[in-house]
Amino acid sequence: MAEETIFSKIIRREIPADILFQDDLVTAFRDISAQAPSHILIIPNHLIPSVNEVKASDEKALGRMVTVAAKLAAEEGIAEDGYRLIMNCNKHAGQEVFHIHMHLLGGEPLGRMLN
Ligand code: IU
Repeated sequence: MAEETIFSKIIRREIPADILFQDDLVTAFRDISAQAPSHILIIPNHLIPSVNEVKASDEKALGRMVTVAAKLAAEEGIAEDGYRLIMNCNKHAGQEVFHIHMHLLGGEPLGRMLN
């Protein structure tokens, strides 16, 4: 069994977070250390430590994460100018919290990481 992280407590609303969206599959909240004017984390409600542990049975929640990212980007007013979705996996990517999360970043031009 994987160890729960602070994100499970956020999902259960046991600790405060600026939750923007929650349904039966996913939760979205503002990153506590925003790296852009809009910086939102979208996570599955069940614990998947990293992309390495994703199973076919997780596909519904993972798909919902993208749908919710698009909805929140529209609500944030950043859809037209554009935004970035990032999932860090393990140490070379700098993953810090081992509960899968998609970063939604936007609201200003973002530096290019890939060319
Ligand atoms: P990473 O992909 O694992 O590196 O990103 C973890 C993110 O979780 C990072 O941007 C943190 O600022 C963010 N975060 C948070 O929003 N609230 C928390 O309580 C904790 C981390 I711990």
